Amino acid sequence: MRSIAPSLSPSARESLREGFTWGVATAAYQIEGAAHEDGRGPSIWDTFAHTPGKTRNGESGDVACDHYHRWQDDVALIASLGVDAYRFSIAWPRVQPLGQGAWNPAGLGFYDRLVDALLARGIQPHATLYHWDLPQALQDHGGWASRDTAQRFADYAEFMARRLGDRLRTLATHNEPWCTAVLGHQIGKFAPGLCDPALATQVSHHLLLSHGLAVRAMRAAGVTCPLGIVLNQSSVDTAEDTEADRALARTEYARFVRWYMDPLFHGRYPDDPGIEHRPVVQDGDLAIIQAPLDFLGINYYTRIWASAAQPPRPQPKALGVTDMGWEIHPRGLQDLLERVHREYRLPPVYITENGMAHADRLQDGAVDDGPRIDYVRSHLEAVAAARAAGVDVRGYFYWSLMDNYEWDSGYDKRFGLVYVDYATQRRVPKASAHWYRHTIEGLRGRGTGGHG
Ligand code: IFM
Repeated sequence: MRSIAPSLSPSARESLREGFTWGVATAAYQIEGAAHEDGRGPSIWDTFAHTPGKTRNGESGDVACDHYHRWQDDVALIASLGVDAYRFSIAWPRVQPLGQGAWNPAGLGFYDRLVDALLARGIQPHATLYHWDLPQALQDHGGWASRDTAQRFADYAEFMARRLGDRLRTLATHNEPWCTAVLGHQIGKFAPGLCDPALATQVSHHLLLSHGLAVRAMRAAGVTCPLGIVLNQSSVDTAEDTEADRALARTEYARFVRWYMDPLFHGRYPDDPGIEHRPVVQDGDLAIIQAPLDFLGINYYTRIWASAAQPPRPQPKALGVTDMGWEIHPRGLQDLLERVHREYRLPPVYITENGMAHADRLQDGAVDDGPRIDYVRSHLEAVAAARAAGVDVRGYFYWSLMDNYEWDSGYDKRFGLVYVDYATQRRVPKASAHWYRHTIEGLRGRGTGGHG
C-alpha cells in the first residue's frame, strides 16, 4: 500500500473547509438483498435480472450486500468513515408491495430504524424515493409509460415524506430519470428492458411529471425537509473545432442535460434540431414540473465526447478510464457545474454521486486502490474550483459506500470505498476509505489533512 497518498491542494482545502457536507451513497436494490422477505413485493429489477441474458451471469440483487440484515453494522461502518451524511434509497416495493394500496409495516419499520440509527450516530440521512425499483405490479399496469404511475408515485412520496420527513436532511424524488427513460425504455439495457425511443420520451415526461406532482403533494402535506431531484449530467466536448462537431455537442447536451433541466427550471422542453421525439404534454404539466426545488443533486462520472466524423475521433484517455470504460475527466465536473450555474437559477447543489469502478483485489487483508484516491481527489479539486468560482455546491457523496450490485454488470464492477467479499459478506475498508476519512478529518482541523 502507498505510504503517502496525495492530499488536496491548499486552495481546494480552503474552498471545501466550511459549509460542505461529506457523504457516501448507495441504493436499495444494489445493497439490500432480502428480495423476498418481510412482505417486500417484486420490482421490475427482480423481473429483469431473472430474465435470462439480461445481466452478467444472470446475477441479481436477491442477496446483494445483505444490508437488510446487516444494516446496524453498516451504519457503524459509515460512522467509521467520519462522514457527515449517508444517501440511500427507499425500495418502493418494500414499503408498498403493489405500488398502490396497502403499506407494509415491516418495510416501513426497516427505514424507520435505519434513519433513527443514522441520527443516533450524528449522520444526516439523505433519502431518494425512486432509484429504479418500480413495483412490478405497476409495470403490469403500464409502468412509467402510463400517466397514472405519476400519480401513484406522488401518493407514495407523500406517504413516505409524512412518515420520515421530519427526520431526513434531504429528500429526493428521482435518481437519474435519464437512465429510467433511455436505458430502460430506449436501449433496453436496464429494467424494464424496452426498446422504443418514442416511448422513452413519453416516459421521461411522466417521470418529471411524477416528480412535480410529488413535490406539490409533499409541500401541501407540510413536509419541511428540503426537496429535490437527482440528475446524471456530463460536460460535452467537441473532438474538432468544426460546425458538425459543435452541432453534435449541442444536441448531446440538449438530450442529456437540458431535456431535464429546461422543464425543471425554465418550464419547457428543448426543441433543438436532432431531438426526434416530443412527449404528449397536457395543459398545466410544465407548471407542475417547474415547482421550486430546495436542492439539485448532480451525479457526474465522465464527459460526453462529440465527434461527427466517420469513424468518430477516439475519446482521449490522458488520465485513463475506469473499469466501466468511462474516461476519467475531472475537469468536466468543473466545466459542467460552471455551465449549469450560468444557464439556470440553481438552488443549492449537491454532488450526489461521483466515483470509480476499479478492479480491486483483496491482498493480505487490504485493498490498495490508489487510482480511486486519485479519482476522488481530482474530482474534489474540480468541485472546490467550481465553488471558488461561485457555484453553490454544498456537499459531495462518494458513489458508493461499498461494492455492490452494478445493475446489468452484476457484481463484476467495484465502486466501493469498502470492499465486499460476497462469499462471506465481510466488509474491508479500502485505502481510499482511509484517505477519505483522513481528508475529512483534516478539513475539520482534527487530522493530518489527507495523508493516508
Ligand atoms: O451504480 C450506479 C447508480 O445506481 C446510479 N448512478 C451510476 C452508478 C454507477 O454506474
